[in-house]
Amino acid sequence: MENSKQRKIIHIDMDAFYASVEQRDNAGYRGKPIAVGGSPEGRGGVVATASYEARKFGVRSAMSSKLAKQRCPDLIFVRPRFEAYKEASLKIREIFKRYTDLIEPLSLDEAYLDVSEDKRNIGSAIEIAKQIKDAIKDELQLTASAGISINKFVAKIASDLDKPNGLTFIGPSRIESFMEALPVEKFFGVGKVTADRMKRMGLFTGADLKKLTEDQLISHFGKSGRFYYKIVRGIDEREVQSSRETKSVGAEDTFPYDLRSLDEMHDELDKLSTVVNERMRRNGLQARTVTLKVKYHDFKQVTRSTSIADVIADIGQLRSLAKQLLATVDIEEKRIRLLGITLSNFGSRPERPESPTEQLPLDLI
Ligand code: DCP
Ligand code: MG
Repeated sequence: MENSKQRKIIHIDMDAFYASVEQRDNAGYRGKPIAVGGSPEGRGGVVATASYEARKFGVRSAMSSKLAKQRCPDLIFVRPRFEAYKEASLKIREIFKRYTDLIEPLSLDEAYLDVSEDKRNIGSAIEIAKQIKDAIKDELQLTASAGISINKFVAKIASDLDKPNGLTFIGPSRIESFMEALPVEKFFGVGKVTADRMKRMGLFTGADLKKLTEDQLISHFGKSGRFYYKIVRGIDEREVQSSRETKSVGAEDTFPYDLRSLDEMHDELDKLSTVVNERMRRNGLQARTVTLKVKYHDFKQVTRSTSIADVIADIGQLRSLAKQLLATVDIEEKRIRLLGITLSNFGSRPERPESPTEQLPLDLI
């Protein structure tokens, strides 16, 4: 906040996106508990998302169909129609474009907008968010939630506060107290593993994180520590990046101590696969090439890649490809300081000819 020019950032996130499109297009589903994805017989498969009616019963994204059905016996399972979601997504982006060209989509149903300067000279970010929500409602018969603030992080948290159909503004004067009250798992980049570690250290909220110095945060959490230090003070200088073409998606981890055993390395590869897989999903991407990076304790580094004919089907396949690559690297008697996984050579299933598996790439979670 200090010396940077104050920006106006809106984060828009559609409400129960896939399920709302289904309810819009099929009157029989309206007002009913529906789950997109999964299968009613509980034959494996997970729920991609659930209508708000189903959420009242505790049905959630990524939940097994079996558990979803147990929680909500009347649940209607609906086959996903990705083309319909893509179409709605493109229309939403056209609405955004009326106000600004600085748009950064995060997935089909979510985007950041920088409206510091808006094309219609409206000036008020709150008013722009209202108009966008109204246009989405009028033109697409769908609802969105908006978060408005001076940076991406706070805007994103804000859009989630009053779902569905919410509009939440968190102005500069409220940011610090807001961040202090925020549970650690809500902080950007804090996954479940890190959140659990924080809790074991007695860190439950932003206020707890704030008590640590920047050096302490870095020593506990590596590079992310620096980001946490800033974010908990409401400082997030990341720009809204429009039309960024993603060519690869990766994650890597430098370990606080060198890894020596294959088991530890496999555990790490599983974790990295989860992170990469989640990023791919959020961006609606699928890849054919996996690259493994290994850095030894003496900083020597090797990379290994493999490509497959079809896109990687699910996280299980990603994990096993990563382990196969590791098996080609010399790790005997070696100490490993860093592991990384990158996916590239993107392709997309829905654009290929129809086949039954295309309908359900939901295991990619
Ligand atoms: N999605 C998925 N698997 C997940 C999470 C989401 O396939 N584990 C898909 C279905 C969602 C869409 O992505 O409709 C958008 O994800 P959100 O997390 O924004 O969830 P929703 O839009 O469904 O609900 P909310 O109202 O909570 O935003
Ligand atoms: Mg959403």
